[in-house]
Amino acid sequence: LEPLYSFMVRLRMPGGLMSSRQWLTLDDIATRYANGTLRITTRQTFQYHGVLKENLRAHLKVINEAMLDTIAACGDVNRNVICTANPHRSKVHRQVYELAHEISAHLMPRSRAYHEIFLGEERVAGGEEEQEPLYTRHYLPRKFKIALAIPPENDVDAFAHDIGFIADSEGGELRGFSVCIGGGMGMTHGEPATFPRLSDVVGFCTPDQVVEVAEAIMLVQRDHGDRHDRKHARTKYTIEDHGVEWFREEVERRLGYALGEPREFHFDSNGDRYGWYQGDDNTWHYGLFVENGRIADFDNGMKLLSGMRGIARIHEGDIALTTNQNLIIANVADDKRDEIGALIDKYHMVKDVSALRRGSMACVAFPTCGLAMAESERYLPSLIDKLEQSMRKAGLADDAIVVRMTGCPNGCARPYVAEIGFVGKALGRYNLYLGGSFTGERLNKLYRENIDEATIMKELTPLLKRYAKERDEGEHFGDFVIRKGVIKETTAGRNFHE
Ligand code: SRM
Ligand code: SF4
Repeated sequence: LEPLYSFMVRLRMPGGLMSSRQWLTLDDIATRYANGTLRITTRQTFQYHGVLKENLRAHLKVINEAMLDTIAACGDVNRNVICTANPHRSKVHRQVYELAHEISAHLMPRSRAYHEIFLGEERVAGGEEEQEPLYTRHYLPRKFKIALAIPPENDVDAFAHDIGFIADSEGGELRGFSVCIGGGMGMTHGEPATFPRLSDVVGFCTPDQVVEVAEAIMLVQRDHGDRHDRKHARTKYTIEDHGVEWFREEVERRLGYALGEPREFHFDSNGDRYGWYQGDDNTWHYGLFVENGRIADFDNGMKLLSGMRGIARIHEGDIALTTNQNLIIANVADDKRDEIGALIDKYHMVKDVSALRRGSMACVAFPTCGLAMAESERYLPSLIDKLEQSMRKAGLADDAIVVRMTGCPNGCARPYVAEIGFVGKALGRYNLYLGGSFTGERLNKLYRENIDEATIMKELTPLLKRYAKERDEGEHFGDFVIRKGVIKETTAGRNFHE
């Protein structure tokens, strides 16, 4: 008798957009083949948990029929390409979304193995080098990630990935991208040679160049990334070891031209927009907060799964996922707004949620993640309840602070750019990091190690009170704790542990 194996399935969905029809298919297979929930990830796609081995092929076949796939969603390849959410918001958003698709398609492994194994395609023999011109036989030293941001929103955390492209536009026209290289979050507790790092801004490219620039950067990493030590194998270490100048020159050598001068950009937040708002062409969009990305029918009466099913049945536009694990009902026709609004009310899809909670994010962790050391998705909501009380008492009920939690130091919810980061150490115990920026442009730093909930509250409550009393006009919490000397500023990844 074979054990009852079950799998996690992750979709490739560059830019995180799907039609209502695709939503209904993905919802259907969540119930039929997985654990009855849809989980939005921090890379703008869906994960399914609990897909039994016997259902795996059927599950993937339906995904394929919905014109979607799971290729390169895991492994030492270029992962799901993310971009500022919702292409329907403006012409620039549409162009950037299309480029995210082009990059994804260009950097996708060519192997037909996926189709042969899961979709029953006939096996074709052929040289692997020929099949994989970019990855060759050895693929990349490690996973590789690309994000495209449209200022002033840094929802994608542009500096947290191997490559960040920051859009530059004028008068609604996309002029190109500042190019950032060498970001990444993962580290290991107790190993200071591992650290999160924000990428360096190295140049500028035009929209026509962006695909080849992405390829050139990935190939420099392919050829120079550390293949001996997986903990030292991401682009961030390649750039640390060889230097930014060297890396840029290698990229330019492969391109055959120099990158331009980076353009100025300004970010004002790394969060999402909520509720109804209009895009440039006056169509409507609705940003829905989904706590930690979990779409389910909850016992407290909030029926997100049923509600979204109802909406997808009448909505003729699209549904967009965000890299903060939220979703947008996009491109809503004027005459559908009331109907969609009524369904949001009927299924209690929107609770009165504090700005603190809306700015929070947790990775999956237990029970499905094999690397988890502490709870995250299942615990953060109750910790936020307590932090909300402290915020209320301090007079900060309406203030936004970016709070993120992960169950281990791998950093799947990008906790090291949060103003308050919690990183699991053991069951019920977390490292507390402070001093990230509200816009995702500065790493935080370890403030207290291995503390339980009571200590977390004892540490944070007085700090929040002080923040309420002593902050400057418009000053964010992460900036405040640095100005007041509560925590030293992290100026570079290699100084993260100092
Ligand atoms: Fe992650 C591994 C979940 C985004 C850094 N991540 C894992 C695994 C697959 C655990 C494993 O290897 O067995 C987790 C599966 C948990 C589960 O039960 O589902 C997992 N990562 C996730 C997701 C689902 C978190 C979430 O709650 O949304 C995100 C899925 C993204 C996607 O759709 O592709 C997710 N992971 C990230 C991010 C954030 C990002 O990409 O923007 C990071 C930090 C950025 C980075 O890569 O530097 C991240 N995950 C890691 C790492 C550490 C990599 C490193 O360089 O050290 C691991 C472990 C590894 O690769 O060895 C990991
Ligand atoms: Fe798992 Fe750690 Fe990623 Fe959380 S941060 S999902 S615990 S690997």
